[in-house]
Amino acid sequence: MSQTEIISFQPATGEELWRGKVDDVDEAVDRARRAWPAWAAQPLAYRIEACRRFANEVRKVSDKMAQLISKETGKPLWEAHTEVEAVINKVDISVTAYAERTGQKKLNSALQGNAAVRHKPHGVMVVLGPYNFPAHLPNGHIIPALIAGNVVIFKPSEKTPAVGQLLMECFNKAGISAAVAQFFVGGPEEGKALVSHNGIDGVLFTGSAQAGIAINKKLANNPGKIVALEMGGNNPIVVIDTPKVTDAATLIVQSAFTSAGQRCTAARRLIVTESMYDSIIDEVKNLVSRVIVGEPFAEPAPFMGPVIDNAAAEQLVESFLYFLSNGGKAIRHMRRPDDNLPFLSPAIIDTTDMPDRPDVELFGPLLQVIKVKDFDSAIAEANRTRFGLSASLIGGSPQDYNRFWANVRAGIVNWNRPTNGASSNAPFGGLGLSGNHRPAAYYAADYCAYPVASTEMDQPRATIGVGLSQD
Ligand code: UN1
Repeated sequence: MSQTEIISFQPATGEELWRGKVDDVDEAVDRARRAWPAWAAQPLAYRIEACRRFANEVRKVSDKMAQLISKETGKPLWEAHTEVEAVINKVDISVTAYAERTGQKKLNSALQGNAAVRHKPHGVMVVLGPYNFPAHLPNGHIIPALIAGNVVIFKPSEKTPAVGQLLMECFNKAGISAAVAQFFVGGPEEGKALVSHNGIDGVLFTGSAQAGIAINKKLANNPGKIVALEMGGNNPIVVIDTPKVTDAATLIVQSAFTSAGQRCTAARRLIVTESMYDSIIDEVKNLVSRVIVGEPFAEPAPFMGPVIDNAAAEQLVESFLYFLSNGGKAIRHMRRPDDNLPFLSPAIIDTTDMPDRPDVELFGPLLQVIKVKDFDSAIAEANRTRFGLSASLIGGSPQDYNRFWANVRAGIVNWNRPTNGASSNAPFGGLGLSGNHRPAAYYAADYCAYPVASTEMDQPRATIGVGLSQD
């Protein structure tokens, strides 16, 4: 049975935050289709200006948006503010990306006439957003799609409709109509119906591998439709020789526990060589014991808030217990101080001796540690996953990093930097279960418009040189 209403709750308190009626899929698509031709016909400069006005509208409500993000996701206010900044910055980045990726190009060609490549928008794009960055990540699809001349139906995660609504209001206040930038309220049923609807031209998705695969299957018979998938990771952070143990531990804690581990780019597996194991683990334990977990608005500010809801918290505790009873050794237990709320302490478990580590994305503050002999086994261990979003190497030499870079399968490969916090100016996306191509950040421009080859001459002019009889 599908729901008729979507209700969101504040993870930190359990209180209801938002409630709204589920929208009609046919109506939404019809409205978008009717709005598309006029939007696509506007000059690029007009659409860019409109998106710049959107950035201004977000600036005007930045405090309100940050507070709403904190309420609805539980993330600390300081982190919500960085999300709002990213929403604003996305506009300039996407304008540049669009120009660089799709600017009208003349080609050198052996064909007669002028050969050119020009880009056209696809039409109606469905954007399905995640709850961890309820404004920034969908916005990273919406802005490039609008600039390219598509219209957008945005269905936020059913856990974060309030932020989604405020984001779309900013577009509408900027003069982009609610048919061009459409806020859509719905649950999984509506999501499926939107994706399968004949009237849509593409799906820009950020979320779990499971949901991304389901979307891909739904569109399997429509290879012409755009499917851009940004899914999860089982990301490795590898530590080899380094004298900078405190910095290394800091990078590990940032990678694993920022956003309570609810980032697609979060480090899930700390892979550390024997010689570094004791000093690194001591320092990580030391740092983690100082991590403040708390309500998003608390003073002093917490490092991390709760996870998104009780179901997620239960699942994470269960995963921790599964590791424990299958050969894992607790380095730091996962604690849940209040069974009615989804606050979890950051947990670390050594799974070196587990024969079958589940290769799944555990979306929360749970870090596995795997001890390895040397750098070669570290690389092999890092690649022991079907995912491939992000990977970091800590320590070693430039030669070591070159080897890591060349051999690790991931869309983002870093050296002495965290696995998360990728720049919106860079390509963003993964391999395998992490997604297809580079669907987000800079290269999103590629998905939002298609190149058309065009050979042009101002008058029809042609001769047939061979094979004609004399008349
Ligand atoms: C992350 O690295 O934790 O703009 C998410 C983007 C990316 C998202 C990064 N910077 O799409």
